[in-house]
Amino acid sequence: MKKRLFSGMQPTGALHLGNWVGALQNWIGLLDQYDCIFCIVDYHAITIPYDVAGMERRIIDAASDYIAAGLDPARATIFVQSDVPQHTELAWVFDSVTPLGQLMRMTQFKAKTAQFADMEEEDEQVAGEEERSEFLEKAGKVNAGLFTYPVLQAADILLYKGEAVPVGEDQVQHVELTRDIARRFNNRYGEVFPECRPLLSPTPRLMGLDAVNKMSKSIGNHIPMQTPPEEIIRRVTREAVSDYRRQRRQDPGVPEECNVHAWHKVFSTPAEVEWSAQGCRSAGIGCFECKKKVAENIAGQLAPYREKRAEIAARPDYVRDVLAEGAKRCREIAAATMEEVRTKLGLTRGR
Ligand code: AQP
Repeated sequence: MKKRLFSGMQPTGALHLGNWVGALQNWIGLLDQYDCIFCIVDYHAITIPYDVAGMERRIIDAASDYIAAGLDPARATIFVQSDVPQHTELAWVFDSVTPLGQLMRMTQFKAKTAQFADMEEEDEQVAGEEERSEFLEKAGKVNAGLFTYPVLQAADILLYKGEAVPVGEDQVQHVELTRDIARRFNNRYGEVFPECRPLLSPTPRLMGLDAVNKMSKSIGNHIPMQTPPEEIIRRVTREAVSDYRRQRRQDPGVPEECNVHAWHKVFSTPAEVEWSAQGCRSAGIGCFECKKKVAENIAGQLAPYREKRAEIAARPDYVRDVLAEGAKRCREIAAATMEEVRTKLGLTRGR
């Protein structure tokens, strides 16, 4: 029996290079080793302001991206979170074994609070509490879903008794919380859930075009996988921030501190990585040249994805059928887990 693997992404916008090298490529490499379940976590995506009318399209786009990148539906289950009601049901159970203090320490909550508090200000006024820290004031303005997000994520994983969770570095803390929740539940009510562990990809954190934040849809420092080759080259050469020391072509730089060089390590051959390092240190090449090379490599490596994506776009029912099939399997697994959970909780009344 293969161990089970679970992971997911939010349909918050077109998947980007960070999602690709930080998660998707890792998922694809693990397809034969595990019983793989991949989710499009739409309930997570409603915790931040979003365009309601475009949600359906973004879900289908995310599933299409999964498949086009190489997630073969014959070797993995792919489904949408809201098609399986037990996710939110188990999240409620987990809410009751999760200390508030632990949720307050989640770094993603802190970051998203800083990012979205002002946008939700009109919904929730926490005025006149000057003695509170800036963070607590901001936390009071965001919705509770953003706060309990990691509990729903724990439910996503543990509903399927997932043991392996391939994610980018930003999600490791949430997987560790999932392990704590499983332990706490098992200790209090009896053994149901396995201990899961994060599986990091070789590039667990790809920085964005701005070189200061991880590449992220909501920050806008990202390159969507769907970007046409010429546009990738245009954006990288114009927008990617390189070593600040290289103000002029003849200024030498420090490749180890340059994000463009870091991208070469991900997308280029060893010889090209060396070319970029040497050329930067000696001012033998300019930043434009260095960026253009890495952009061409990115565009080239995305060619099979682009081809498959176009094929899938021509078959709109195909993706919907894959998701329906995936949801059917997941509902069965989820119902069995919830039955076990309700029994442990004493909520079955002798059924
Ligand atoms: N820059 C990144 N480098 C490495 N891995 C990354 N991941 C995301 N960005 C990077 C990994 O992709 C998976 C799915 O992420 P998600 O879409 O569910 O949420 P996210 O991590 O919040 O991604 P974004 O782009 O930053 O979305 P927004 O801005 O909408 O929140 C995860 O495994 C993540 O680690």
